[in-house]
Amino acid sequence: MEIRNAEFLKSSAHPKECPPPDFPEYAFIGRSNVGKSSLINMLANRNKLAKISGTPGKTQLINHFVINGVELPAISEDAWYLVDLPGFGYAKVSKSSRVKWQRTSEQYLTGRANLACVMMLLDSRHPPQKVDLEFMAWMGENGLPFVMVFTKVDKLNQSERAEFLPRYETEMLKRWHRVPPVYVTSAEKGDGRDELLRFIEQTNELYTAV
Ligand SMILES: Nc1nc2c(ncn2[C@@H]2O[C@H](COP(=O)(O)OP(=O)(O)OP(=O)(O)O)[C@@H](O)[C@H]2O)c(=O)[nH]1
Ligand SMILES: [Mg+2]
Repeated sequence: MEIRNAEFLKSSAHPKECPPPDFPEYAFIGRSNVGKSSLINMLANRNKLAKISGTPGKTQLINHFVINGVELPAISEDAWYLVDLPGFGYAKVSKSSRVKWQRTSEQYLTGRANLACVMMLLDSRHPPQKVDLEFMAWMGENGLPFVMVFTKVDKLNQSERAEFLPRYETEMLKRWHRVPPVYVTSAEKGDGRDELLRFIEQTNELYTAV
């Protein structure tokens, strides 16, 4: 898929404030520093679309971007929403604000009618983390479709690159009958861009078919 344009639309503090659910939507989620904003910028081919923030967890907002949305004079038919969600598991954020954010994001994820897929970002350098496994289990229990998107593979050497996926799959198969679709990416080098955009394009087609 070609990205013709990508625009920031709005930040919402509450799911009720989100834009009308008119287009298929992809929510990017993962722990702080996993590389959400960098991946969004890499996919959109725009350096500064999503802010690479210096203070993790500070702004707890649901950030909507429209991809391929503006086709003057009309709204294009293959528009989709991309959502940058602040991560979970911030060490430096107070417990009350963490709980509040968790409630907001859970309400958003379970209530958003046009949510086509959650992009679950995982740092390929780290072994499976409890908080990530629990979050994926929660999505499974709630019937939320998600894919696993591994980030920062440019930081791995050859043997690490060969080992991280089987390690993850072994862990996932303790809880799941099968492993969800996997994408391996580097925002730095562009790895995985074509594959992820193809997945989104195909999912968009299914979405408009129903
Ligand atoms: N080498 C390398 N560095 C990356 C990659 N993706 C992100 N980074 C770096 O990792 C750091 C965090 O990236 P962000 O994109 O801000 O991460 P985030 O998940 O949006 O973080 P929060 O918004 O704080 O939750 C930055 O210093 C990025 O430059 C990658 O693919 N390769
Ligand atoms: Mg970010």
